[in-house]
Amino acid sequence: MTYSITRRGFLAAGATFTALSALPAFPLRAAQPTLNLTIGTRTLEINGKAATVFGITQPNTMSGVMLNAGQRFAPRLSNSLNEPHLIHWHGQTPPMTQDGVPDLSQQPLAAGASFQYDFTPRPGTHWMHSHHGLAEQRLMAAPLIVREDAAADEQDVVVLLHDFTWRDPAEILSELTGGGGAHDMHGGSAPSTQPSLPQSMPGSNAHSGHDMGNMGGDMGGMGGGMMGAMDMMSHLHDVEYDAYLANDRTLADPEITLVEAGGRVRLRLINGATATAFQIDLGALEGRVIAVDGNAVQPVQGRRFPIAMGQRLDILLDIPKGGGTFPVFAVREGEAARTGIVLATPGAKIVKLSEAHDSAVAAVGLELESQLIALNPLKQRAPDRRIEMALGAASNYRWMLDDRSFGNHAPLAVRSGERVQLTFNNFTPMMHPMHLHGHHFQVVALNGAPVNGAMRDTVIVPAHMGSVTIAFDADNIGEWVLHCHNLYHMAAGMMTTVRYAA
Ligand SMILES: [Cu+2]
Repeated sequence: MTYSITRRGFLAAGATFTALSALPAFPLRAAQPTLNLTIGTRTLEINGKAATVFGITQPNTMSGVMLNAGQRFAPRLSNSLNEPHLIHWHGQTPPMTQDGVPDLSQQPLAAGASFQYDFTPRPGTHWMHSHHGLAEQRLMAAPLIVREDAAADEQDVVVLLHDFTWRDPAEILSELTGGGGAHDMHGGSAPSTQPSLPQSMPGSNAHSGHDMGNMGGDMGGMGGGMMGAMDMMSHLHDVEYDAYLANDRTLADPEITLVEAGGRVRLRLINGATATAFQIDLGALEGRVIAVDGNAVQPVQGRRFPIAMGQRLDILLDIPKGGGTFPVFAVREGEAARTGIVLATPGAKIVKLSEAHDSAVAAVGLELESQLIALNPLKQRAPDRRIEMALGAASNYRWMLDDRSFGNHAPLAVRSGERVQLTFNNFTPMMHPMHLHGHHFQVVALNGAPVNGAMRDTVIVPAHMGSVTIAFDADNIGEWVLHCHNLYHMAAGMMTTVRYAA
């Protein structure tokens, strides 16, 4: 019996111990089992109260999917809600018709309807979430893991992070926009991705009393992304939360994952939060980041790593031979509020952990990005097209790409086969994690300085004139959304599309 078989036997035992982090991989066999995924509701207990949230689950209640490289991703997705819905496969690069953006890739699935997807998945730590209204805030998100090497002698521990509120997300957005926009988003029944959003949102500005109707007028001066009259001071957060979750649990009752003393863990961290970036804190352990957004990088050693909304981090951890308990914390940027999980060797004593970190952590920035070097970069090639894009904001919580909010954008026109270089220039006082569908890009410059950076699908663009340049190959024909992965920024306009035909 080899060591890796022993490890797998160990994992099988661990699977009964913890729900999500010891997901048993599908057995390798010629015929792949049918994969059924259901969009539905679940009940969690959060801070002692029952919370009804959304979920994407298999019949055995497993949240999301874990495959091995080489397997197809062929879920039958069924909608058990009593309203239309659809799921996007974040990090995957399927044909556009399977990308899961309502009304752009396909019509939402009607209540009770199902749809058969089938494509070759991209290996790595990815995830699935709603692109429909504000449902992501109600936890319509799950892991989508494609293990790079099923024979690797390491234990996969998947951690999906989230921010949780008891409030109706439509009400939150309505408050942020000063009354405008709520009707568009209410109950998630109208997709925020609808290409026909009104050019000026209805409602009045609760802060200044100005009528939103004249927004078009003062947008003219916003071309450079200036803040205008927006009463938004420099700050990290728009939304206050009631809890932060790691695999649906708070630190008051964390997931405890059984690990092997002397064993190796591959942490697969997914930031599924809607408006919270975290600093990952490995506590006593030092780890090695080996992949970001599912793409291998030259290992970066450390104890604390930033992860913005939409991003993933794969971190290798060597569990000390002496065993013990090893919490992995995710601390809300700029604050001390935290969530996390606990890795524990058999028999280790579990102690209660505070939901507050020792001290507030720093805001996330490019501190990790600047150290990352892609193991499989884009082929060297001069860009065929260079695009400069301003990330901007205007009054009444209106977020923009260049001088437009989603709904009155023309798609970014590129040509099939081009190498496209795109620079995000952030003229706002908030960080924006920018995400492009259907492609992975390479980070090629940070604040104007060239780097041979990571391959990614979501990149932090720091506040206050931060600038990040990415390059991608236009090799997946279609129309793909490009947006900020702060759900409220996206819902308030920070989205456009990239379009090209054959
Ligand atoms: Cu944003």
